[in-house]
Parts: sequence; C-alpha cells; structure tokens
Amino acid sequence: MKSVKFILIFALLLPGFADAHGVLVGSEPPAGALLSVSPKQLRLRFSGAIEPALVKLGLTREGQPVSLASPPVVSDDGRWLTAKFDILAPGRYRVDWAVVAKDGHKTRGTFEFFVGGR
Ligand SMILES: [Cu+2]
Repeated sequence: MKSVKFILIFALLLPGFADAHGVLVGSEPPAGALLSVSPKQLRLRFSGAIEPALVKLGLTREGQPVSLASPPVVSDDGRWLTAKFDILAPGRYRVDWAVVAKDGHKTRGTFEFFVGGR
C-alpha cells in the first residue's frame, strides 16, 4: 500500500513532465561529440512540442558566431529543431538554445561539440 501511495504522489508532483515540457532529450551531433568531418546540420530533439516562432538558436566557434544557412526549422510534430549550415571549420563549437514549449514553459541550455577532434 505504501508503494502505491508513493507512486501516486510522484505522479502528482511531475504531471506530464516527460511529455509537456520543452526539455532537450537529444541532439545530432550529440553533446560532447568529437567529429572527424563537419556535420551538415544540427538537430535538437525535445520532449514536447515547442513554439516555432519563439525558438532561439545560436552557434559559435571559439566564441565567434557562426551563421546558419537558413533560419532553424521546427518539425510538424514540434519536437525537432533543425538548423543547416555550411561546412564547419575544425574547432570547438557551442550551441546555445532557448525554446518555449506549447504549454508555455521556457527552457534553455547549451552544449558543445568538436569538429576535427580537439
Ligand atoms: Cu511544461
């Protein structure tokens, strides 16, 4: 009986956590990746649908902004954010993202990946 109570409380404290919020659940390339060749695009996967009009995505190389080939695109289901860019020179890249989930929650984060090793 105790364990049932615990599960119920847990469920109430985290209503739809995995579904509703714009939590980053993965990316291509993944955080910390060491890539031997330039990726053609960057994809971010979110736990819930995000608002396409409120996406902020920045890419920098060694602190210098890298321009995207076109504005980032949000998939029809709202869970993928894709940005394309030209060939990336070797270096350390940092991705800064900020999104608003369909339920209004704002999330943001940052991660790095490396092209051409370190
Ligand atoms: Cu939410």
